[in-house]
Amino acid sequence: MVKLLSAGALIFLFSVPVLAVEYEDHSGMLMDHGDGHLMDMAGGMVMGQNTTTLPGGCDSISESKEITVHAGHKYAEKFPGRMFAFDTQEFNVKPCTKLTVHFINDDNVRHQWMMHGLPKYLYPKGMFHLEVSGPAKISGTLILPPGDKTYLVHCDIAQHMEKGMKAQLKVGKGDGDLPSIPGVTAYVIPDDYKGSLSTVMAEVAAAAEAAAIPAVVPAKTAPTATQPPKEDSVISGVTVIGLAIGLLLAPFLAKKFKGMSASEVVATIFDLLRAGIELAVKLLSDLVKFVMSNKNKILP
Ligand SMILES: [Cu+2]
Repeated sequence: MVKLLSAGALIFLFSVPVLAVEYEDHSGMLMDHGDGHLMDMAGGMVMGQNTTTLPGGCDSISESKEITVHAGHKYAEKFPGRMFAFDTQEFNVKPCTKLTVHFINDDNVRHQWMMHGLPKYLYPKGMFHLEVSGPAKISGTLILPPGDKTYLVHCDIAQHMEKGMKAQLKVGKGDGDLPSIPGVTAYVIPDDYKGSLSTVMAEVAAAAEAAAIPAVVPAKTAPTATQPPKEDSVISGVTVIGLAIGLLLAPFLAKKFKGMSASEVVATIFDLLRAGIELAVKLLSDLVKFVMSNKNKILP
């Protein structure tokens, strides 16, 4: 019995480290590849690191600030329809701040904290970028430019931003809000949660039924005619062509009619119609002449 208990205790002790999430800290493992690009063999990456060079317009570093940002599925739970998120959706810093970002990826997939729109003479492709496969921590530092501007921060792994991993960093007062930031701004493509699957299917069935009725009724009243639907499609085709021609001609006509009175516009339209008819008749007669002359050549 004692043996059994001690074996149980041993199993419990060994399982504790498995239960607790271990974050791999990449900060001491990174190799500096120059130009602010740091990488390690475990897949941690920092790009656009800048700890010393002041951006143009900054006389000095206004303040040194450190922020910790978490990324993971669990932070998206409060945002309906989202799958991934940062734990913070908006960051505010003063112009010319030296900002160190401690990025903690809580998921078992790869995430990024990628900032865009920075001056390209200082940050390659205008980007500052932290990336790591989780669970892990990684840190990087940059110096922000002067001026009020809102910068996009997102995870660029396919569909992670669309699924909610999007935030904004405002330097100074910023210059507005970016769209589709969970909890901050409206979604560009709003999800429609109206109606359950059964009601949607009932609507589809009703629409299909309604579409089927007109096709059946003419068949009953006039058994010979399968044409009505055909005629409909011809009319709509002609309508489409007419609309296309109208759209093409509209800018030309608008220019021509500029500054004319109503009677002048009508006169011009008739003039254009006459010219068009004349052109058509001329083309037709030319065609007839051409065919006739060919025939004449062949006949003798
Ligand atoms: Cu991600």
